[in-house]
Amino acid sequence: MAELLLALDVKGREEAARVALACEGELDAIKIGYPLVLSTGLGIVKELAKANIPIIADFKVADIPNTNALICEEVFAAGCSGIITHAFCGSDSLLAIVDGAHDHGGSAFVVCEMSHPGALDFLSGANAERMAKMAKESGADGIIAPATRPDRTAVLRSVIGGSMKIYSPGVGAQGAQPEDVKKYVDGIIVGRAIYESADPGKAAHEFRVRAL
Ligand code: 3DU
Repeated sequence: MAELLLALDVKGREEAARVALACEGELDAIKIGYPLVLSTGLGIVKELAKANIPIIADFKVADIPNTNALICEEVFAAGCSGIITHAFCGSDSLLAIVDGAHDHGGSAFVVCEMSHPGALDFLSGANAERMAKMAKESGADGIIAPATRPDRTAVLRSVIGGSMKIYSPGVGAQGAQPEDVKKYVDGIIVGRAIYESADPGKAAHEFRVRAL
């Protein structure tokens, strides 16, 4: 059984509120990222918090430890409960995010293998497994692994074990189905297939049921 996380990559407060309201009761968390935050400001987090579910900041952070710590301060002061980071900057950068999240009572999730075809250039295979190991050693709460390559997500699950979460993007618009991956993961991440749907609430409901 997997949770449903909405990737709310819409632009503007009104559109964000429309989709979030339509999906009320169907979601376990909302993932926000650059499209929404750059178009509205980080204040959008307080507005989405009315939905009473975790808001996860997908900023795929990739910087030096000090900058990463400063980013964490802003993200958690805004009301987010989780942050998504890259791991390829090294263990000290990763630890700054994990410690930054935990210091603020939040969670940190580490991108290990991405879902798009270009991930095969760098963010896959042995590199992904190394980053999953690094994520585990850092004390991170979970990793991000692709629904589009369920066999790879299964491998990454075996690297991290059962105590960390896996959230998995790629369901819907990128071609994966909830059934492909739900047995390996704790949550599926769905964006366009919900927020571009004529009826986002119905679409979210269907994904939620299929992820069970
Ligand atoms: O393809 P969708 O519209 O369902 O959106 C997927 C979301 O997940 C989107 O926010 C994207 O930035 C994020 N994501 C991936 O798609 C793939 C990854 O490996 C990591 C994050």
